This record gives sequence, structure tokens and C-alpha cells, in this order.
Amino acid sequence: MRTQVAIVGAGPSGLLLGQLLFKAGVSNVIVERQSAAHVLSRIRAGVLEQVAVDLLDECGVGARMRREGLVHHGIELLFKGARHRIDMHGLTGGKSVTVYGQTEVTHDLMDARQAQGLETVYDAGDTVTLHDFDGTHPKVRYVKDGAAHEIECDFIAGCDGFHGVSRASAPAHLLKTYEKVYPFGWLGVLADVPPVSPELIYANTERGFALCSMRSHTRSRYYVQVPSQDKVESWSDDAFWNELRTRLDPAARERLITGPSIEKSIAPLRSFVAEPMRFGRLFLAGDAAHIVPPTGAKGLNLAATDVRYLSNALVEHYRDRDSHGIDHYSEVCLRRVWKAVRFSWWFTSLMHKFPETGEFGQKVQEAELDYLVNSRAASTSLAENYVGLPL
Ligand code: RFL
Ligand code: PHB
Repeated sequence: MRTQVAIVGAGPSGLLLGQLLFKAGVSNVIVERQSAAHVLSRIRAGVLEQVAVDLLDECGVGARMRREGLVHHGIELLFKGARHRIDMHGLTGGKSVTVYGQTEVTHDLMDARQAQGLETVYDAGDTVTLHDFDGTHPKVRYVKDGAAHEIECDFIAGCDGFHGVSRASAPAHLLKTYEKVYPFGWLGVLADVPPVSPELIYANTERGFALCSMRSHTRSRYYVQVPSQDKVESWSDDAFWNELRTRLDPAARERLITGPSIEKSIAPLRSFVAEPMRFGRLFLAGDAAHIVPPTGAKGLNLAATDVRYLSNALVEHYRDRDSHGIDHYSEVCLRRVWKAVRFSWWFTSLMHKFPETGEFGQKVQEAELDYLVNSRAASTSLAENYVGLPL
């Protein structure tokens, strides 16, 4: 098989890239380890920045998001038992975020890809290998149903997430990684109950962080900080709801409606960056190149902006025979990536309980939060990072 761009991974990065390239007339094939149903079963991000919303519109898959997505103009910070609203819209000159689940984004992109008859190879398992990307004729090989296949291409896009094969295929001596692992994770529950509040609540409490989010007016997504060693099996639904309740303010506690979980999982928290993001004709995009803790809701949005830069670069290459975008892809992405890494690390540090810092750490966090909600300058800094820095 021959294509212009072989894409490894059918998560949001790979699917979005495939769609943008297709719109620009650049042929592409996606190879995915899992089944489509498995990809859709992963409950992840919920908050889209305006750049991600615009990208989905631009590639013609924004209709359902426009209908069903919830536009949010603010978030609430809860500390010392009281909630304080950050008016993101007012502080950023009219910007907002859209609450629309990653599962729905993926669904819309998969539907569009299928309707357009574009090739996606699912269920390739761990057989995918990358070859010759240091030259001009890269190849992606995989085994499906016992038969070996090869895709000849001009470029490979590594969109295969943190545990994928693409970053692992980069020459070790050219790759530098930066990592911070946090000593806790997020236990998340999805349930068909109305959200406790119309906007997201980020809570700093003496028992640890909590987040009240949602997917719709009838479906909620809640998280509580748990130690890294905790196992999801040891958390019953009742135990989860009780823990969440203790981390809310009295009014929210009163309003909280609980119900059976549809999904329950623990996500570890990590900051990670791989540099560079290009090795010859292999590009890394999204979680394959970087991970941020979910506190700032930046992971999916960073994936979307990498893909924006990458599709522009590839289209310039084919249309204008201009390699500027390709040559500067890594540098341009990493500038934005490190700002999101910085913001997500800061917001994580401010909102979570760090066992080693004790009561002193808690007091310092509360003082910073007090400053943050009462200083227009500090609130504006939070708001402009949360809605997303300009491209
Ligand atoms: P993905 O989604 O991991 O997709 C990669 C795909 O590649 C496949 N793959 C392979 N395919 C072929 N061969 C191989 N060897 C392969 N190895 C892997 C995988 O099966 C998969 O289908 O990466 P991508 O596309 O870069 O997308 C990144 C986002 O998924 C991620 O950044 C976000 O989910 C992070 N995130 C959030 N981001 C936000 O912007 N806003 C949020 O509100 C938000 N909340 C979250 C989050 C992540 C979370 N978890 C579980 C880590 C909340 C949570 C709890
Ligand atoms: C979510 O709804 O899953 C979500 C929202 C905001 C975050 C992280 C996750 O910061």
C-alpha cells in the first residue's frame, strides 16, 4: 500500500490529522493497535479550548459539538470551604471553553473518516514497526490476521500516545526527555446524574483535590485525588460519593445527586516532554510527545495544536514545495507545549495535597488561592491560560 502520510494511532491526534490532511487533498492511512470500540470506550478529556473547537469546525466535524457542547464562561475554585468564581469570559475579553467529551470528538471524527471512505486499519496489536524515516522513503509495517503488510509513505506521523511505538522508535541518542511523576492519581467516576453546579468546580481541601465536571446536563464526571498505590477495585461507588461529598462546600454537598457509576478508573498524574518532536520524516504529535496532568485540561488541546502545526507544515510541503513548517515544527510546538506544561504543573501544585509539605504547604496554598481570587492580575493569568494561549 502507498500513501503520502502514514499515521500511527487513531486517538484524537491521529484522527484529526487525517481529517485535516484529507481536506487539503493529502492522502493518509491510519494504523491503530486497538479496535474502534476500544478507542471509544476510554473516558478522558472534557474541556475544549477555542482553538480545538475551531479546528473541528474547520475539518467539517463540528456540527454535533455546536449543538450538544456546553459553552462555559467561568470556573469555580473551592478552598477553605467556600467557592469563588473566576470569570474567564470577562477577564479574557470574551473567551470561553466548550465542555464536550473526548469520546464524542473521537466518535465524530471516526464517523467522518468512515463516510469519506478513508483507510483505517484497526486491531493491528503490537505489530506496528516504523522504518527508514531517516531517508526519503519511510515505511510502516504491521501484521493483521496473520498477514504482513507494508505502507510506503513520504512521512510518518506518530500519534500513538504515551505508550506508543513512535517515540520508542526514535534514535535514543537524539531524544531527550523531561519527566515529573506526582505521588497521586485521579479516581474518576462517570454517572448519569445532573451536575452539581453549572460550571466546573476545582476544589482544594485538607483531604485532597476534587473536581466536579460534566458531559451534559444529565451526565456528570467527578474526580477525587487518591494515593498512587490505590486500586480502583477497592473503591465502591458509595465510598467514592462519600469521599467526594466531604470535599465539597455545604451548598454543593446538599445539591449533589449520586447514582451508579458507568465508568470508574484511576489516572496517574505525570508531566513529560520529549524533545525534539521530529526525527527526519517522523513527527511526534499529542501524548506521544508530551503528557500533562489533567488539572489544566490541556492534554487534548495540546494534541489539537500540534496537529494544527503539523497539517499546515505538510500541506505547505505538498502545495508550495516549502519546507519551512516541517523544519520548524518541533521548535514551534515545543514553545507552546512548555507553556502548557508549566501551567498544568502550577495548577496541580496549587490544588492538590502533597503529603510531604504538611500543614505548612496547605496554608501556603490557601494564601495563594486567596490572592488568586482577589487579584485581578492573578485571576487574569489563570483565565488566559485556562481558555488557551494564542497559537
Ligand atoms: P491517545 O488518545 O492516547 O491516542 C493514541 C492512540 O494510539 C494507539 N496506539 C497505537 N496504535 C498503533 N500502534 C501502536 N504501537 C500503538 N500504541 C498506541 C492507542 O491505542 C490510541 O488509540 O493520544 P492522542 O491522540 O495524542 O490524544 C491525547 C489525549 O487523549 C489526552 O491528551 C487527553 O485525554 C488528556 N486529558 C485531557 N485533555 C484535555 O485537553 N482536557 C481535559 O479535560 C482532559 N482530561 C485527560 C483528562 C486525560 C485523562 N487521563 C485518563 C489520562 C482526564 C483524564 C482522566
Ligand atoms: C473532565 O471533564 O474529564 C475534565 C475536566 C477538566 C479537567 C480535567 C478533566 O481539568
